[in-house]
Amino acid sequence: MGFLTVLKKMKQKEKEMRILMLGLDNAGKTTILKRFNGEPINTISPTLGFNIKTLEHRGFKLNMWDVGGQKSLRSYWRNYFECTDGLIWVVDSADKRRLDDCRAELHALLKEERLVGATLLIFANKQDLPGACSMEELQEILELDKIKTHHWKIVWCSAVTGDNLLSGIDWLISDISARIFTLD
Ligand SMILES: Nc1nc2c(ncn2[C@@H]2O[C@H](COP(=O)(O)OP(=O)(O)O)[C@@H](O)[C@H]2O)c(=O)[nH]1
Ligand SMILES: [Mg+2]
Repeated sequence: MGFLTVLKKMKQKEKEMRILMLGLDNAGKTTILKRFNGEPINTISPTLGFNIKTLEHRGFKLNMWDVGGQKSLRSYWRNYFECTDGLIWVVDSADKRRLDDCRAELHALLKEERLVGATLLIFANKQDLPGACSMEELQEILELDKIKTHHWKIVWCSAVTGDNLLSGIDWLISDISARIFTLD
């Protein structure tokens, strides 16, 4: 039995998933993680390294990695790619000025060989803000229809109100589990 098969079997037994949250700085990654974990969200400062949280959700153990997104930190993202089952790409839907940067970083990331098997959830965050782009606008500006290498879905949310976070996470988990927990 190869190493990957052993790893798959271990994960299957524990129903464990590794989820990596990335996106530009200030997109709301840390707020999403804290909100999802039921922690206060009023004391969050910019993430310089990473946060890792292990959560139980719908019978799965989710190891969620939240990695700093400042330009100077993006070259370190690659240190977190290994064994990623799900990638959550968080977008500040109201930061129109940086959507080109956001698209470039996302498409560069999807070329990474070690992320090939990962399911991709795009969280269109900050939908509570008046100037937020719609799903359709984001789908076009971020050129999501060009993504053929990964299962992907764009889901709107607000980390501040908590609205729709669960529907995104639930889709991610069900897509991943259909891939990795049905092998014998
Ligand atoms: N209005 C609004 N603000 C948000 C939302 N999510 C995050 N923020 C704010 O955006 C800023 C950056 O959030 P943070 O979680 O640190 O972003 P990160 O750099 O991606 O981890 C903070 O001031 C948050 O309060 C949201 O859904 N709506
Ligand atoms: Mg952060």
